Parts: sequence; structure tokens; C-alpha cells
Amino acid sequence: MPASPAFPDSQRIDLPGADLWFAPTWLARGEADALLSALLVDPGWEVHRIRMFGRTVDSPRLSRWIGDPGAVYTYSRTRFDPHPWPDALAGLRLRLREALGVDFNSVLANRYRDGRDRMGWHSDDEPELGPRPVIASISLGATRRFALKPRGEGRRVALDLPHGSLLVMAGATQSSYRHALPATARPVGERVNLTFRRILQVSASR
Ligand SMILES: O=C(O)CCC(=O)C(=O)O
Repeated sequence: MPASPAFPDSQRIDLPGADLWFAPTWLARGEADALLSALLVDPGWEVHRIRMFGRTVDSPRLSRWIGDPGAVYTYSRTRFDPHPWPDALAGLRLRLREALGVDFNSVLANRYRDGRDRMGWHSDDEPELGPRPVIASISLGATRRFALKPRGEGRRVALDLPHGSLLVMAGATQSSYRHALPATARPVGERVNLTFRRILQVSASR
């Protein structure tokens, strides 16, 4: 991974202590349309059960944890064993590896069915991702607003993530900031988000 994850057509988001890169049209329209259609017909979406405020609840979206064998991920105190890669994501994974120089071995797919589906404030700072993870986030479908706020003092930012966009979070972004995908009262269509990650401790038990 280069010191700075510059990739074609990307712009740096100027946020102190973060390393954020954004390409609003990273996927061509036709590619993004085809990928979204393939993922929406995929029957493998699940409701992940997560721990919140001491209770186990349904997460307010559909999800699927996908990865190489052994790429186990634990978040919100729940363990997720990877589902195999669907054909639709194989090419995208290679393309991200070429663009960013990171051998992503997993992806968290999230499906927001309408404006009520959301993701609360969190950092992707689980130990299995290492201290300075590179996370490549591809958005498909309805444009939704992505928000970041510093863990300490500092300004918040919000970014609209359109169909086919790529947002890369690297460096100290996860240790310095939290991020969220808030609900919206605006009528919005479905959205799928794919966050490609690299699990460093791939477990031998399959
Ligand atoms: O849907 C999004 O853009 C955010 C997803 C996210 O925060 C995550 O996967 O950690």
C-alpha cells in the first residue's frame, strides 16, 4: 500500500488526521448498474444480530459477510464466518487490488432497503484489521449521505456517496474518526454498499 492511496480520478478529502480519497464515478454507469442488479437478486442477504446497549438486536439493514476461507470477522461482539465470493464481485476485487495495491480478502456487503435502513456511529477498528486498515467502500444504487466525526474535537463532514463511487479510508482514519450512514426522511430507493477489507489473522479452522 503506497503511503497515500491515490488512484485514478480520485480526490483527497481534506480532513485533519484522516486519509480519505474519493472517486465519484469510479465505476462506469453500465458496470455499476450490472453489479447492483446482480447483488439485488442474490438471495444471500441476512439480518445480522448485533449487540447494542447490552442487548442483542436486529441490525437495521441487510448484510452479508463475504471472504476467503478463514477470514473471520467479529464486530458488535458477534462472530461472522465468511460466505464464498459471488462471481459478481470477483472482478471488482481484482480491480481494487490493482488500483490500491491492497490484497483485500473480504467484503462486508450492506443493503439499505429504504431511508429507514441505516448504520450507526462506529469505527472499523477491530483488531483483525490491524492498526491502519485500508477500507475501500463502493456504493451502488440510491445516493446516501455518509458522515464522519472525530473521536475528539474537530469538525464533522458529510459526503454524498453516489452510484458507482469509491471512497477509500486509510491511515489513521479509523483510529481518529467514527463514521455513520444516517437514516433519511427523504424518499430514497435501495442502496448497496460494499466495504472491502483485509483481515490480517486468517484463521486456519474452516
Ligand atoms: O454504507 C456505508 O456507506 C457505510 C458502511 C460502513 O460504515 C461499514 O461497512 O463499516
